[in-house]
Amino acid sequence: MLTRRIREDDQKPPPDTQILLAILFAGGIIPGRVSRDREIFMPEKVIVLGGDGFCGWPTALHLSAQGRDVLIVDNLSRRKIDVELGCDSLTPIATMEDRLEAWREVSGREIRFAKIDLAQDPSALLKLLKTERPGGVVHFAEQRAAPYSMKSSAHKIYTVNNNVNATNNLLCAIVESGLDVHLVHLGTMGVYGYDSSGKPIPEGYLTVTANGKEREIPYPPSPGSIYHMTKVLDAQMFAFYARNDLLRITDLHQGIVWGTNTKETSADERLINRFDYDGDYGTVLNRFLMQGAIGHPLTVHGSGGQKRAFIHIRNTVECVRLALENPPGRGDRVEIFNQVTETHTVRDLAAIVSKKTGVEIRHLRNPRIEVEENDLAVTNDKFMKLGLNPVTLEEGLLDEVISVARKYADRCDPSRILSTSKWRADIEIDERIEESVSPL
Ligand code: NAD
Ligand code: USQ
Repeated sequence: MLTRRIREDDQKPPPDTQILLAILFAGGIIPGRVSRDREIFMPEKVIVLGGDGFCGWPTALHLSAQGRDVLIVDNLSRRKIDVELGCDSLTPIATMEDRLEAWREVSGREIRFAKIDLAQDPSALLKLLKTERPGGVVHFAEQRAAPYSMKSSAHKIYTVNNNVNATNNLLCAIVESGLDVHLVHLGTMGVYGYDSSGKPIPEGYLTVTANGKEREIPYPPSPGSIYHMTKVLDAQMFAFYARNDLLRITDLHQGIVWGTNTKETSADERLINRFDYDGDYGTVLNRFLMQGAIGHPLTVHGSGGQKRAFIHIRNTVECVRLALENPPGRGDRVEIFNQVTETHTVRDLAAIVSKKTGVEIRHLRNPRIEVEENDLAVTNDKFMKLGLNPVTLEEGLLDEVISVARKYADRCDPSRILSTSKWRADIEIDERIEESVSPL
């Protein structure tokens, strides 16, 4: 249920809002308070699926700090993948039990945890929904690394089975529970592909004229990896369940997340967020900052003209909260936000980090199949209108990541830095980097 509506002042709702409240109440939404400027719906209880991960953990803390009753669901598969890859988070992440105990001590608030595999145990998920009756569910629980998804047939199969089943099981469970729950899913900019051909990529839907009639269609998908493909499949499922079962669904097309800590994760060493630097899970800007910190040449794939959209982890948690506060109506099409704040080429990022750290830039043969020079402009009007305060690539924040990386440099295994996962068997991995590693 969407159980609570809050407002930023204590005034009574104006008469027209009272009529709206009556309509919403009749539709099953229990009204609370309403903002003078805009309505804010905030569920009392939120389940964060994938709440042990890089984006999920700080989001769970942020929502808890905002007064929500948060329950994390995770199967801890990401920690198992660390073992499989022989590589750990650069930051020493605590066990889930220690994380939750630390949060209790620091904030006085309780976050609960249920270990459930969404892809394999739909009945446990349904039981949880029926017992907990959340107003919001945030879905981070997928295998999210493109290189990992391309490593072998087994990794492709795992990624598709895990991600598609997790999402479909969740949607089925919501329908069967009969709850009016708002599902917020973390999707990716990669569903669009990365070429905007001069025109900003709109938020999910494209206006076209066909047979003389203007209509909006889903933006044509163009995934560049098996992982990104699963997000396109998710989008098809969301469209179906929103239409057929009148589910309220928001899909956040997020860019590459950088940074590591948020206000909440900085409060205690045991709350520290994970920091992936390896060739499978490390994403480009965090990798470059970490490489700069330890004196490793910056690993630019090909020319580095790949332009991508970025967002800082602090904005990720803010965007998820804003999305939860602004659900679509029952029967509405899937709400899509572009969750990005800026775009940069890989080459430009490497130049910034090289200038800051004095580390050389190395152009490696690209292990991926991707366009190496693209134009990318993205619309993010919806979050801006909701009051997003963009955190951009400012010095202080780049320095913060570098200092986190320096602090834990002894935990880095330089042999895990190179990206050895290739998009096709005939691609040769460029190993030159191995010869020149000289940590500071
Ligand atoms: P992550 O791998 O750190 O976290 C994902 C979490 O989900 C892990 O804790 C994992 O154990 C859990 N999980 C995976 N499959 C599960 C299952 N079947 N059942 C239960 N739990 C499961 O990833 P992240 O970086 O936090 O990304 C979270 C989401 O955000 C992903 O869906 C990803 O596609 C999306 N996203 C991430 C980025 C980024 O740069 N990190 C950018 C855009 C979108
Ligand atoms: N790249 C380098 N050198 C490196 C690592 C990456 O040049 O050492 C290049 C890649 O070839 C690619 C670009 O940087 O052109 C981005 O790669 P990435 O690994 O940072 O990001 P990507 O694989 O696209 O995936 C990440 C997250 C994924 C999310 C996606 C958002 O892992 O979960 O969906 O970013 S987006 O890129 O906007 O689709």
